[in-house]
Amino acid sequence: MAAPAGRQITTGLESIGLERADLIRAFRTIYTSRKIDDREILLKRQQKIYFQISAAGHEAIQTAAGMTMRPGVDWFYPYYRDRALCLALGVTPLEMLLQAVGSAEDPASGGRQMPTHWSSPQLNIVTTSSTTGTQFLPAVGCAHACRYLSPDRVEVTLVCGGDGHTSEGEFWEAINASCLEKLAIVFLIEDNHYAISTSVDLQTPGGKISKLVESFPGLLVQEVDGTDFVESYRAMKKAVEYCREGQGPALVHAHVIRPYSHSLSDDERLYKTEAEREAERKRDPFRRYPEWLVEEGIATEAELEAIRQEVDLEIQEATEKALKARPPDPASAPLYVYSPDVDPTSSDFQTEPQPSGAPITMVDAINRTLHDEMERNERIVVFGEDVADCSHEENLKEVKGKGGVFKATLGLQRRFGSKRCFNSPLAEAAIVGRATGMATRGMKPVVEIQFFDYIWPAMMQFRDEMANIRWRSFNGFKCPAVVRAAIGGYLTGGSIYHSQSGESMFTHIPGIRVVMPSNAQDAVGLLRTAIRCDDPVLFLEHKKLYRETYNRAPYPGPDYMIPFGKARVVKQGRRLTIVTYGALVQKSLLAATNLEQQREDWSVEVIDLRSLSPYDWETIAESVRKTSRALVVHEDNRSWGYGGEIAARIADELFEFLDAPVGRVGALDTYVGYSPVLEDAILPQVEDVETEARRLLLF
Ligand SMILES: Cc1ncc(C[n+]2csc(CCOP(=O)(O)OP(=O)(O)O)c2C)c(N)n1
Ligand SMILES: [Mg+2]
Repeated sequence: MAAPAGRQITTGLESIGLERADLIRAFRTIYTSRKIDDREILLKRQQKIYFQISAAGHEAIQTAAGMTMRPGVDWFYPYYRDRALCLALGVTPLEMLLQAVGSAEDPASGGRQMPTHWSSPQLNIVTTSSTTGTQFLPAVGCAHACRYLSPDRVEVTLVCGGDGHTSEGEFWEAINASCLEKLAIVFLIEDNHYAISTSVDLQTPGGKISKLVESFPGLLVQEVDGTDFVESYRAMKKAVEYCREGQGPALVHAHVIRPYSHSLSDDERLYKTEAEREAERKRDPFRRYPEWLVEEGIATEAELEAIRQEVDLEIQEATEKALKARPPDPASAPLYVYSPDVDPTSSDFQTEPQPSGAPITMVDAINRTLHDEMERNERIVVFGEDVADCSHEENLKEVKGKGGVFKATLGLQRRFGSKRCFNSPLAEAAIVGRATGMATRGMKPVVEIQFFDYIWPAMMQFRDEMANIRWRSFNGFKCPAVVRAAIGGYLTGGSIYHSQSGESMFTHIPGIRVVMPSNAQDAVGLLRTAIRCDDPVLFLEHKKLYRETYNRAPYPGPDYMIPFGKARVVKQGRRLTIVTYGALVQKSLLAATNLEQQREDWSVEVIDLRSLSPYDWETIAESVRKTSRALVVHEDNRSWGYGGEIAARIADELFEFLDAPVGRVGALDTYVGYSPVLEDAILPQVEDVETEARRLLLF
């Protein structure tokens, strides 16, 4: 006989706040989750959907996690297996099936993402990528943002991942940063003992992630049977309370099973023994949990059956609706690569300079702009390696302060405090990933990558998170962070790891704006636009140009902006157009002057692009129509580079105006050498520009 409603349930459950209704609700979620998986598997076999990956075996811990947190208040970074979690938070079966069929009505992505790639701005479920592990660092940024945005109320962030995810460096960077900052974040590791076919003992030394992380200061670590709902609830509740009390981060290591193989494209019988599979089946929460409810007298079999029928009907109706739902309009594909609301190429970002004071260097101009913008917008936070004046603020009474290896951030901590300008651990993925999470929450992080040469650990965050969060969530989320990076060579001795370029790797990524000023005034205008616009921006600062004398300018005022995608014609000319940017602007100017001295009829126009993505095609086209000759000049390697794209477009769209081939000058396809002899030979020099320009002029 089942206990009537209101009867005392198993001892101990009240102490963790579980009532009968909660236990029944958990059953409904677990059952619904599995049945949606089953329905999707059927639909996939009927070729009505295109991919399936299930939550089977993970439902108990996920349901517990969802029930211990507050949708719309707390924040969630789930992974692709978290169906039961998302159901518990309020995502509906219909919404899930709309994504499975790839409909335009899929509220998570408008038909852009695979099924189970969650996103719900209303519920604070942040858009999910397919990349294992990239969710950890943005989640840390999100947890950190709570400190600024809601200091009086603790919002807990939950981030989930599988056992395989914990092998990635970003997981460790995330745990490290969370412990350093004592953030209110729960890491839920759903350990089904397999990452596709690789077992956890080959993934994690000793096979237990909870054992490995035990020594992180302040991290509450619990290991739990994630197939047992009550035990899972107890552990999750403790973790969430620990975070909410401000004690620090928590990690829950939940042992689960994966009875449906990795995905429908995998067959686990190829690598799991029958004994192993049988042992897993015995622990399946889909069967065990309702059995326990009946055994404990919490529900009758008939009550559970009534719920099953209700859920089956709901899924049936949702399936019918989803199958009739509208497919995406092919013309919608480019929507939301960038902000639909704020256009940084528009005249809103065009202001007149109001110069005052003596000319200042480009690095001082950047520093001053950061000061002014931080004064204006209290949501700006600056972090990165060595950007603060001093690790311990109290020592600033005695010391002058560092403010970055190039001093671009000097004085920001002294003026705005350590909360708004601080040194991060030496971890580039963490710098960009945390900035991404903060920006998603409405902060304006302006972070620094100390040397472009070391940006590569952050590439996955750029490419798989920052750049496409808006597109993949159909404008549900965005991350308008600014990443400043010191780039470029001509340093004499900078060598292979302090002199590289590589901007075309980023201009190739849809969703990121890339700009590169060549002088102090442009640096101010472009940095301000970068900060005030609503897209992620990579702001490239040429190290050699930081302290040149020729590119100084008086500070153009606290509101000076330059729209993106607007080039500057540095020098007018009639016979050849040089399209360039960065350190090659000055070298091209010198080459142009030399050439004009050689022949009276030679007249060279030089265009500084300033903004690399978007770029100013109109100015290039207008100039080439006039001169009939074009040369693209950049510091980066010549092959597969930025110049290739511009040259191809000129050849394609302006062919009938051309009197000569389109030329390109770039670095040799090697690395920058340490010896000045090598550096000179590898990087493009004035003579190289001159030689190629002469070839085109004589053609
Ligand atoms: C960075 C990255 N590498 C590889 C993959 C392909 N892949 C998808 S899931 C997966 C295994 C993940 O295993 P685990 O972390 O244990 O999570 P589970 O799927 O078992 O829940 C792999 C290798 C990926 N999506 N991302
Ligand atoms: Mg796994």
